Amino acid sequence: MKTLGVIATLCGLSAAWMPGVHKDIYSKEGKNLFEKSVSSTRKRYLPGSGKIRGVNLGSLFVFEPWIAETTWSSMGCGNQNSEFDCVNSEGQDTANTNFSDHWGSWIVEEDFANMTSYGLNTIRIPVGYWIREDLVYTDSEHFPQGALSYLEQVCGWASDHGLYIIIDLHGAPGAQVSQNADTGQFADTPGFYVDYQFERALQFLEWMTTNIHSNDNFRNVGMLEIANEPVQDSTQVGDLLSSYYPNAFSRIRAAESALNVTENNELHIEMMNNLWGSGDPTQYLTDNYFAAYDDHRYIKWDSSVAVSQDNYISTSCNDDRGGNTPTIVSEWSLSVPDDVQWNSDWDPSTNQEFYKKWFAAQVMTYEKQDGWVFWTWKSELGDYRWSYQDAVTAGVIPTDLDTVYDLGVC
Ligand SMILES: *[C@@H]1O[C@H](CO)[C@@H](O)[C@H](O)[C@H]1NC(C)=O
Ligand SMILES: *[C@@H]1O[C@H](CO)[C@@H](O)[C@H](O)[C@H]1NC(C)=O
Ligand SMILES: CC(=O)N[C@H]1CO[C@H](CO)[C@@H](O)[C@@H]1O
Repeated sequence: MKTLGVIATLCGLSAAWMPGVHKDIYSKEGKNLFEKSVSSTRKRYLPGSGKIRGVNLGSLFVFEPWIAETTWSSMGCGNQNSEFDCVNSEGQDTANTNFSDHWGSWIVEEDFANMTSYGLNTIRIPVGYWIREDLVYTDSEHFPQGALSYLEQVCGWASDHGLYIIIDLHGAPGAQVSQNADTGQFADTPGFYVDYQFERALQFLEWMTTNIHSNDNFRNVGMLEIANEPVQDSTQVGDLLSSYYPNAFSRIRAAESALNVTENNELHIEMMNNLWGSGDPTQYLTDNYFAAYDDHRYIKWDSSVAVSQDNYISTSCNDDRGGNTPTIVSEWSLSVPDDVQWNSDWDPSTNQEFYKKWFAAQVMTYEKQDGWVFWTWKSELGDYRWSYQDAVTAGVIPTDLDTVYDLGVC
């Protein structure tokens, strides 16, 4: 097991900001990475466009077994559906050890060097509420313990490399959807939509906000997403919109106010946008200062899109992802429908030219909004359509992202 040298230093308030807004970022050696004289390859966040170009750290703190089955098995979780199930079956102490090994090895500092060398400027980190351990009902809930120091380490590295960070509450108390490991559990029903579960999530948000503003490792965190992918059923989400969202705003702002955070340094607060299908997130907001919105766009699961290469390109070129502003398309991939994905028309090993164009089409469209975050940085699927770094290696994603505008795709 790895020993962490991470010390949570209270170093005053760090600033929150959006890419494109000036902020000096210093390397470990104290160099201002955005000063041209120091580094000619580094620029301040894309001054021309100011767009987010990022990757998700999928399966780091909220493990989705399908992304990395080998690692999941090596953690002793092979037959289990979710983190909750694995911890329940292994027992707390064994699980803590095995999850720590994973947190310390799935993403290492070199990953961030590679991301910046690929022109990326942002990471989105899915986390579960259980990273604040005193919120867990230990008699009935089972989650691995000890992740916070690894989150600090990862954010510290990403900050050293000048990446903008979005922390995303991906696993909400009670589970915001049923039977999906991406909530950290495989719940029979979505149990999140009741007051006491909202209250636990609000306590998570207050705590995370306080950490972000008081711990130097979190200095590049500019955005906190308050609920990933709630149920897509407007009849079930009334209290989410009328209670949880406005309360999240007031509780996060109150936590910042208690730390004397100035207005321009407040976090951006992100919610799924209205295209997601959980209603209009702004409906009950009385204050949307520094609000941001998240769009997830997996065309493979959109049955209204006819499945052909030409249609995928033209759909992506003409895809209007607006709705709420600013919107960041924070989950998307190059994957195509399961029933055709290995056919000759779609096989990734022979259709690189198509995937290159489709990547370009999606990037150009999502950059009409405030940018994008690919799902995901790495996987064990051996399929670059779900792995940014594999797609770079395959020559499908260029290391100079601006070149997607030169391909004449749209
Ligand atoms: C970073 O990229 C280099 C060069 O492609 C590669 O050899 C290395 O394995 C990558 N590091 C990680 C952690 O993936
Ligand atoms: C915030 O400002 C007030 C008034 O200046 C001061 O009393 C308080 O100690 C400050 N709190 C923090 C956490 O800096
Ligand atoms: C599969 C696996 O790696 N299991 C390990 C989990 O952690 C315990 C120690 O707590 C090890 O003994 C197991 O080998």
